[in-house]
Parts: sequence; C-alpha cells; structure tokens
Amino acid sequence: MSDLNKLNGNSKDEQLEQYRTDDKGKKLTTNQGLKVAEDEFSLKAGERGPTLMEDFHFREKMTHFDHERIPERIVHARGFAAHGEFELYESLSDYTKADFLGNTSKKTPVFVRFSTVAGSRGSAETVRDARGFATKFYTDEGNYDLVGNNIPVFFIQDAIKFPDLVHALKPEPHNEMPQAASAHDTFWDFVANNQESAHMVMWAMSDRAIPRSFRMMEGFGVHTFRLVNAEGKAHFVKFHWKPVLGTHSLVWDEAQKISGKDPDFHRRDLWESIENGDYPEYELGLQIIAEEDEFNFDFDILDPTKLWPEEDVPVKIVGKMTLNRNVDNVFAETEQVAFHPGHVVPGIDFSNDPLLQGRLFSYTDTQLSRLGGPNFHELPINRPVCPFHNNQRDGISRHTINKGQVSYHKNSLAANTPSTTPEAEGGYVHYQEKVEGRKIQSRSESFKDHFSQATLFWNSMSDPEKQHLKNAFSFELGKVKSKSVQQQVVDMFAHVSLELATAFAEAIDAVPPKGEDSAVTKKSPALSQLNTTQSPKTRKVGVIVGSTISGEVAEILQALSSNGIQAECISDKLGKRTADNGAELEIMHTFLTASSVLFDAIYVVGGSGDNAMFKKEALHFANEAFTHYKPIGGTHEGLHWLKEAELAGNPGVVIGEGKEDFVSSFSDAIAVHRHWDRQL
Ligand code: HDE
Repeated sequence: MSDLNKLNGNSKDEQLEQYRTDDKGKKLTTNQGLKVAEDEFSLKAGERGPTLMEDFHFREKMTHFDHERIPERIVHARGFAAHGEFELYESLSDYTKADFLGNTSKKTPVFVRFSTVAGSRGSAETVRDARGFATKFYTDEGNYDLVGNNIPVFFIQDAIKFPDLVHALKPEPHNEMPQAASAHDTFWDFVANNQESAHMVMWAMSDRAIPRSFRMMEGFGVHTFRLVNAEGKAHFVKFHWKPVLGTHSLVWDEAQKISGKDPDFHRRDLWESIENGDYPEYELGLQIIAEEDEFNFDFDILDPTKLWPEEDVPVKIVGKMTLNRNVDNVFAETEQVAFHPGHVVPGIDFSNDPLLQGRLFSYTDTQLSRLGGPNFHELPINRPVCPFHNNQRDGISRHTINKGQVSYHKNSLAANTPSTTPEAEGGYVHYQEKVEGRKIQSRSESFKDHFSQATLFWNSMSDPEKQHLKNAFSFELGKVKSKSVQQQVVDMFAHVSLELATAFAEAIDAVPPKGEDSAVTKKSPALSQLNTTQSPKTRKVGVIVGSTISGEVAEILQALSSNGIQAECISDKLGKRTADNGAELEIMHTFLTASSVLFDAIYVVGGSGDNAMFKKEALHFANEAFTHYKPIGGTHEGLHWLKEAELAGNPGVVIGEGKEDFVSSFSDAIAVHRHWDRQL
C-alpha cells in the first residue's frame, strides 16, 4: 500500500494506525518483550539430546502457532476486502435523518468484504455462486452495515429455513463433496421441495453467478428496509450498488478453468486494481416506496424472493463509494470483520421481512463462536470511529479498561451516566409501526406466488443469456444422480418457462414438461447484462510477442494503455525484450505461467523468427479466447496466423495494418467484453 493513501483524513484509517506495527528492522522478542538470542534451535540436553520443557520461547512460539486458526464463517467463508470512502451526491434528509445520507460535505470511511457463499475459506473464487457484498460505513453516529449480495432476491422467505438451505447447498455430509458447488443432489432436492427458491435459482444459474470481477458486479441490500426522516415519516427502501464499470461476467467453461489456473482470480483482480490506482467505484442507488403505496404492487414488498422492477420503481442514484486502499493484514481486517444487518444508525430501520428479522438474530450469535466471545466489537476493524460507552463489562479478551466503580443503570454514584440520549439529540428510537395479530406459523397468502418474477427474469434475458441459463441447468442437473430429483426440477421450472425446462429436460434425458407456458409476458430490460455500461477501462490484454518486436508494437501498447487497457506480454521465456525502435518490453508471463482464461482479450503479434511450437502456443491462446467470445487482435506475424487459423473475419477479431485503426477498433472490441454473435 502506498503511504500516500494512508492517513488522508480518513477517520477509520487514523484509528487503525494506532494498531499497526511493522516488525521490519526490529529485534526479535518473546511476547513478554524479552530479546531472543536463538530462533532456529530448541533448547536440548546435549547436541543430540531431547528438547527441554524450560524452553519458554519454543513453547510460546508453538502454542501461538497451534491456535492461529479460528472457525471459518459458516457461510461466506471465502472473502476478500478493501477500504474506501463513500461520498453523497445529494442530501436525502427528506427521507432519512441518517447524517451520512444527509450531509454532502462528508466522506464516510467504508470497509467492504466480497465473498462467495458456499465454499470453504480456501476454495476457488470463480465458482457458480451468489457473491456477498458487505459494506461497513464508519459513520459519526455509529457503524452502519449494509450486508448484501450481488443477487437482489433470496432462496427462501423465512429465516427458519436458512440452516436447511445451507445444509443442502454445502458439500454433502457423508463424503464432503462437492466443494463450492451447487451441482449436486441435495441442493436440487432442496430447490424442488422449496419452490419459493425458483426466482433466486434463475439468478444463480445466470451469468450473474460467475462475475468477471468484484469490480463489475452489482450489490443489493435484498430486503426492504425503512428510511425515517427527522419528522418521523417513513418510506420503504431497497439499496443498490451499481458498478461504474458495468456488470460483466465470465463464461462457464472459462470460470471452471480459472478455478484451476488461478483460484485467487477475484482477490488478485481487486488487489491489483487498487495497487494500480484503478480504484473500484460503485454508485449507491435507492428504490423508494411511500408507506401508503405498500399494497400497490402485484407482489408483497416484504417478500425477499421479489425484486422491485427498476422500470416500475426507478433507482435514484445518490452517491458513490470508492475502494482505494488494500488491507495491511488479511486476518486482522478481512477475517475478523464482523458484519450485522442490525448495525443501523438513526434514520434507517427494518421492515417485517421474515428473512431480515431472522438475520437480526444470527449475525451476533455467529461471531460468538467465530471470534470467541462478546468483545469482537473491540477489534480494530470493528470499532466505530465515534466514542462508545455503556455498562457492558468483562468477557474473553476484553481490551477496554473501564475505570470507576459504576457499571449499571440507573445510578446516582455517576450521576446516572453513561446516560441515554433523547431522539431529538440523536438517540436511536425504533420506528413505531403499529403491529397486531395472532401468533401464527404460516406463509402469508401474499408470499405464495413463486414463479411470476422467475418468468420476468427469463423474459428479460437476451438470447445468449437464455442459452447460458439452459446450459447451466443442463450442467447442474447433469451432475445430479437422482432421476427423481432431476424430474422434479424439470416439472418445477416448467412453471417458469417451458422453453427452458424442455431444453434441460432433453439434455439430461428427463421427461419433457407438458402443459401451458407461463402467462407472464412482462420484461425488465434492466435485468439483462447486455444493457450494461461498456468500457475498455482496466481490461487486461495478453499480448503474445516473439523474439523480434517491431517498434510499432510498443507504440500500440502505449496507445492501448492510454485507453485504460492493461497490456501484459506473454512469450516463451521471461525477461526484457528490446523492440527495433529501442523501446523495452517486459515479458511478464510465459506460455507455462499464463493462460488465455486469465485475460479479457488476446493480441497476437508473434515474430518472424519464431518456430512452429511458438506459433502453436500462440494459436492455442487465440483459439481458446475465441471459444470464450473474447476480443482477439492480430498485427504483424499474428495477423497472418489469425488469417490462416480462420479466426480473422469473425466478430470481435480485429486485425490491422495501420496502428491508429487497429488501436481504436481493438479498444472498441474490448469494450464490448464478449462477442456473442460469433459462430462457434
Ligand atoms: Fe447472511 N450470514 N444470512 N445473508 N450473509 C452470514 O454471518 C444468515 C442472507 C450475507 O463478509 C453469517 O458473520 C441468515 C441474505 C453476507 O463477513 C451468518 C440468513 C443476505 C455475509 C449469516 C442469511 C446475506 C453473510 C456467517 C437468512 C443478502 C458475509 C458469518 C435469514 C442480503 C459477511 C457471519 C462478511 C454472512 C446468517 C441470509 C448476506 C451465519 C440466518 C438474504 C454478505 O450470520
């Protein structure tokens, strides 16, 4: 991390600075501060004798090591995080009294952790899964956590079913397979027998579940929350994060190959972008519904399996979050951060969504075993930047030294302090919603339509996206062993789309569905990724260069870089190469260390003196990129090779003699991201 980014007036960063330590250049000591003279050999009775118990340094070092691990998160174990800040474009004080949403002159420090859901802590990152998108805002009124996902709906409607969902999704207990995958019997058995999952399953089988980058995915608060203004007036709200670079995905074959070639693909991408100064940016959007309009929709706004179509309830863009600093220590920050949807500030409140209500219990509870006790709020990453005082005391690993004799409320010995704060002065008061009813355990009638929005999602997809859905269902159910479960899923998704269910029924040799297709014809264009922002910025191009390099290539790479594109050279060996105009190029990868799947585009230059093996390797990169619909460029020798291989002439394959034309056409092709109109 560059020191320039540190201590830039960011109050969380300043607070963390007190806890940072740098061991470089220091003397090695025990944890008691004793200088250590020997760290390579334990204390033994004689050169070849047994180790002695009195070797306190050995014991301390080994004991600490033995206890280095903590339980991984029960879900969202595999994650990566970064620091940043949030700026507000316009005051929302008409809707909420939350200071960080009212005051446009403030920059609020944030910490964001992205994650997969199903896999364990060491699993690959490009698996098919929802992604967690959890943001901690360190506001002056306390921490506010927006603990969301990159999919706007959820599998279940009531929190009581979460343990069942997760048991079904996680590796099967008798043989602990498969890791980080939903393609197995128990998951699909759960789906077929809990049909409220239909809508989220559509998202999970779509390209949304294989994002290209954490920087290129949307975030959603999922539940309906409440904004409450200073007059006590409330509105329902849904939160969105919109990535400035647009929402982009991998293709499934590529995602699986990346899992082997670079299981850290997403964290590497985030880490390197921040190190390069290409700071990931997301705009905050709000969908707002007046309380009096609660019942004006053909779905229940409390149902977390439903989204609010953006065409019906527009997303109001209100601010921007920029991630500009990597962590110093992944364990201390990313692993120990504790999010909780119940961490709110005045002006933000809950709705009666039964999934949200259950989450409000689970998130503190889980930290007690994960972080070992009730004092996890004292860990540096979790501390608010504003002061905090109460009568909570003691417990495992208490850091705070509370002075004084009083630790109870009410008291006279400390003049009844710490004292409560009236609402008008910033005390949190729960929204006084009128609630009455019988105690019942049932599903509301208004939560019983499981398929209309699943069909809305299907209807909104472009042709390539529909094909990807068919392929994903065919893949996942192709891995399911139970014929009965396969058939149940076919019959279930016939309610969503006959075309979809018929396609995967054929692929898995199940009985094709019969009956009427869904009557839902509505579409929401905002759901298709074909309608997202297209930009070549920060795209990574693998440039295949040979032993001799024309000076023009160095100029082309320079011009691509001025369009925000990152070019990295690949060849048969590492090292520096000098182009014929004297420019120096660094070969960062070889055919062994790189793979086309790690790049957004491939540019083949080649070299006249290169042998047949070199050309074969170069074309292997180009051909694989072609099957993943990626932009391909060719100049110099590469131009002829792409022609010979019959790749030239296809959509998204740019060959060029002239530098200017090539750079602009190739940059445009890169901005498109994937060329679906290619005939494979
Ligand atoms: Fe979570 N979830 N969840 N979840 N969730 C956890 O909390 C839970 C749900 C989400 O980067 C756990 O600290 C229940 C929806 C994210 O640290 C746990 C239910 C959404 C993260 C938990 C849900 C999420 C978690 C595990 C159903 C999107 C990772 C570790 C009622 C809005 C946060 C932890 C991080 C983590 C419980 C459903 C998002 C066990 C009971 C819906 C992003 O408390």
